[in-house]
Amino acid sequence: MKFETKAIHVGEEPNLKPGGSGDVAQPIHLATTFAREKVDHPTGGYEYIRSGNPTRNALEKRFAALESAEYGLAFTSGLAAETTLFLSLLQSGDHVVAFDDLYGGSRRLLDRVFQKNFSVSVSFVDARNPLNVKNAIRPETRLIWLETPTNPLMKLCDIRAISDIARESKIPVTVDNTFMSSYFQNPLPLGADIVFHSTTKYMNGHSDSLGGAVMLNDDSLYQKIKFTQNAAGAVLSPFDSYLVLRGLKTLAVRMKQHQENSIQIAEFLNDHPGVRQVNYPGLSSHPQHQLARTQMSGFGGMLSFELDGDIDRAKKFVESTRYFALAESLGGVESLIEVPSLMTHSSVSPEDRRNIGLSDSLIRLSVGIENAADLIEDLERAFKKI
Ligand code: P1T
Repeated sequence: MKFETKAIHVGEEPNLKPGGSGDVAQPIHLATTFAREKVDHPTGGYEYIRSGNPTRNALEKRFAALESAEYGLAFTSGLAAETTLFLSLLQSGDHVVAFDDLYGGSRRLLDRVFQKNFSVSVSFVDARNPLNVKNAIRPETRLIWLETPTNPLMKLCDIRAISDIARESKIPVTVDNTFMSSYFQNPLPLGADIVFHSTTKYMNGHSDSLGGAVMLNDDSLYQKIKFTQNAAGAVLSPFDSYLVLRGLKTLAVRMKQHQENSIQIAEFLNDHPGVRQVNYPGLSSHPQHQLARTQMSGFGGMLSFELDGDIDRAKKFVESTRYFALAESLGGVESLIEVPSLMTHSSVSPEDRRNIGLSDSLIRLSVGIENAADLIEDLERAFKKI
């Protein structure tokens, strides 16, 4: 099966066996517990909702298929998935190498929870250069955490080069694939060990479900993470599992439209005299455009840009759009606009923001799948207002 077919059929094959109802959409199984005939043997394969649920398991099967992975796991949020991964792979005294430009909440979790409370040390490095990752590795390094492209500066790292480096030291590499979704980038065939998504974003795609996904091939790593997921309890609800199963069916068509609109908007902004810089990997002026072309099969729907002006001008701009809603989050069908320094990345210290080049006035767009001309007109209106 090709991607689009897997996104519709894997995990939702109609049950045409005697007694099966033939549903073409996965039912929402709400039961929290499952009856059995004998003590020693769960009759239908299920025991208790936290350790397994048919709707969630259908979604996990699809997650695995979309990243060409053996295993998939569905979590109650992206950060819950990250927490479960860290609890599974790290002990106090261990060390993590992480990209220095990450979603603010991922950085906060590593820095202010695991580093502060659990004596895990973290080196945040500019992973655009794989040598910076190599040089940061210590004997006690147990995880490499990457995001590519990064939130919000759209920096890339070379998944294959970093995975090759990590393999020499047997350190698992995790790639946060939220921005590209499984449609535009698959880190496992490039050598990464674990893929992670906030499914709150493109994978669900409709801004109505909070969730996280983990996909991987290694059986013993999977057993460890699954054990911790059940032990700690961060499983996705049946209703959210259903929503993500439904959202994934249109992932391919959505991503193509997100990208088509984003290219037009990136070019519009790039040509605009009121804009100093546009960060979009699909622009040939992006410093890592070539890497984007080889590592990804598209450029996605996220971009950020610098207005010619200060923070007050940026605030006025984001308060002036009509179709771009002023809101955190991303990856839904509707367009969103925000100022990372004041919103999604306000938990990153001003000094850390300065170090990675995240200015106070940077504006981030999540380009939706509305009509591109309407979106450009909306931005033009905001330029006029400022
Ligand atoms: O929000 P949650 O589902 O827990 O996922 C966290 C997360 C992880 N990784 C990336 C790349 C993300 O963008 C996010 C969440 N990001 C936002 C809410 C945001 O507006 O950037």
